[in-house]
Amino acid sequence: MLTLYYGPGACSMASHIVMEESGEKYEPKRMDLAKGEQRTEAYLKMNPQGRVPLLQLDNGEPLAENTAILPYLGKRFSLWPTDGLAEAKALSLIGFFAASVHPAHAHVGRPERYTEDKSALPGIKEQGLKTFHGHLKQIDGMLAGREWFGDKFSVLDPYGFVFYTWGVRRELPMGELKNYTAFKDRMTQRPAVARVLEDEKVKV
Ligand SMILES: N[C@@H](CCC(=O)N[C@@H](CS)C(=O)NCC(=O)O)C(=O)O
Repeated sequence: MLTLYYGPGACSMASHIVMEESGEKYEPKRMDLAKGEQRTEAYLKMNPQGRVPLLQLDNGEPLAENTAILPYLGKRFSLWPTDGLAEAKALSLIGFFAASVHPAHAHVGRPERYTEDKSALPGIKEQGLKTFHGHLKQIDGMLAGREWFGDKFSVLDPYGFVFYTWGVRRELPMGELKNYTAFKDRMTQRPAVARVLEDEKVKV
């Protein structure tokens, strides 16, 4: 059986939604990130980066990083494109999410990662928020005329949804992003998504 380590409201919400969508029995392990549970010796043995999500596979092996976990789950649960080009496009989008959108937001939530100079922290946060907002506008453009990020619902959608919830958390004017907001509404109508929002106590 798979075990998913996740933190409420964190990027691990994407894998959490995928697990709920799958209908497969799994063990959810909630981590209190504020209390530093991701930095205990036992957890660091499984994921030396001290981050969620972490997926423990059926044989007990740990798998870290959204860029690996989501395609793995997508293939396992038929939530991943089968055509070669569509797969490349899915990997391209996952790369953009993981390497650009998520780090932009980290400048807002964890500015101390980027400087030891305390006086620089407000500037890092401010610029991070601008960059993050710019990425959300790009995502809004990608969703124009589309129901989902790919040709049908896939693991890309829960991942894209996470950043919408972060935009709400940062009080960005998310309602102005019409395509992204319509997508968010489609997502929240899904029972699996509603269960995860309730479990993680995330308002969107
Ligand atoms: N590159 C990793 C990043 C994971 C990540 O940054 N997770 C955050 C939550 S969104 C975390 O665990 N933060 C805890 C910490 O930094 O101590 C991935 O995409 O899986």
